[in-house]
Amino acid sequence: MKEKLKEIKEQAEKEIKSLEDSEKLKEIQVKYLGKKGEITGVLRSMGKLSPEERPVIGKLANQVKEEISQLIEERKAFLKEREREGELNRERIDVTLPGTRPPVSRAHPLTLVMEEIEEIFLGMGFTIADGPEIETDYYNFEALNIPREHPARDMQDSFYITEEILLRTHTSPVQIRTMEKVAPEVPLRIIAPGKVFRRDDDATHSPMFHQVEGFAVDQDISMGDLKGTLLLFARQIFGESLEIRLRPSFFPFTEPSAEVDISCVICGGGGCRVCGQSGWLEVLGAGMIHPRVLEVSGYDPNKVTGYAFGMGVERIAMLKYNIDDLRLFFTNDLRMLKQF
Ligand code: 2NL
Repeated sequence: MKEKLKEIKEQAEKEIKSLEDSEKLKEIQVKYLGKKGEITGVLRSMGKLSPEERPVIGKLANQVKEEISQLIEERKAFLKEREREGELNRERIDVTLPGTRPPVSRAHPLTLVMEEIEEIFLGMGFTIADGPEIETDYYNFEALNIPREHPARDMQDSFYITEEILLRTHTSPVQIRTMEKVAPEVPLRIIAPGKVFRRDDDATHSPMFHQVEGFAVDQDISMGDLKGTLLLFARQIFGESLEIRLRPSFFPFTEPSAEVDISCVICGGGGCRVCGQSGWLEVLGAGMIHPRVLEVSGYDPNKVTGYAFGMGVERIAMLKYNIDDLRLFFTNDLRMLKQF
């Protein structure tokens, strides 16, 4: 039996010392020290021994058990230490390596143009206002004197949520809301920049686009004030030497109404492909606020007058940066966006 115990010990020692996986240690523990293990086997068979031998073998068996148990603990500590070392090595950071530069964000060209337009009008004493993108039929159409049969009110041309609620098709409702809030206070000079929505989607139309509308209400506001303001604006955004011209037009919410052209930013007025040889580019719609629009907003059209204008930000940006395809603004191609 002494021999057997010695054998067990040597065998265990060999096995433990060559073990590389700390998970397997548990199996070894069971194999030698467990209830059905090798040492237990020896202790069980001690009945066969003489009374003199029994305590000697018993003591020896417990000693071997103790020794194996210690070997296991040592190996466990050794393997754990080695694993930790490996981890530290793997996670070592070379602080001398160059870092990865995070991409720096920048403003979208439409945001840049919108902010530039805002700055110009702030400089002329205007205030910026905003309002909901989801509007009622009243603020989007009715208050603006847009008749029931007007094509913009058709299901085919606007995004309706219910019969009474839709995505705004222009930022004019912001102006109506502002007038309602402050009437009959004058003077009033407001611009309303923002997103607008129309059921259009082709090479030159996007279902969502941006608009800046502006208006002024005061005693004796004239078409001359409108023209002077728009000339100052056009020269600041496109260049000091350009001219503007007003052509008669029609909008339900202004009377009289005008289309506003600037002299061509490409050819300077001589005629080129961009301006269709005319020397002029259409960039704005404008006019004197219709008396009915003033009236429903709380102003007395016999005491005050006002002008209003509206422009598409995409159009301004395309002319300013010589961009020939509207869709470039919305496809998020970094090759394009990185140029601003
Ligand atoms: C265009 C034309 C325009 C207005 C917008 C306006 C607003 C109120 C009252 C009267 Cl509250 N008018 N806005 C007036 C004339 C033209 O926009 O072609 N926009 C892209």
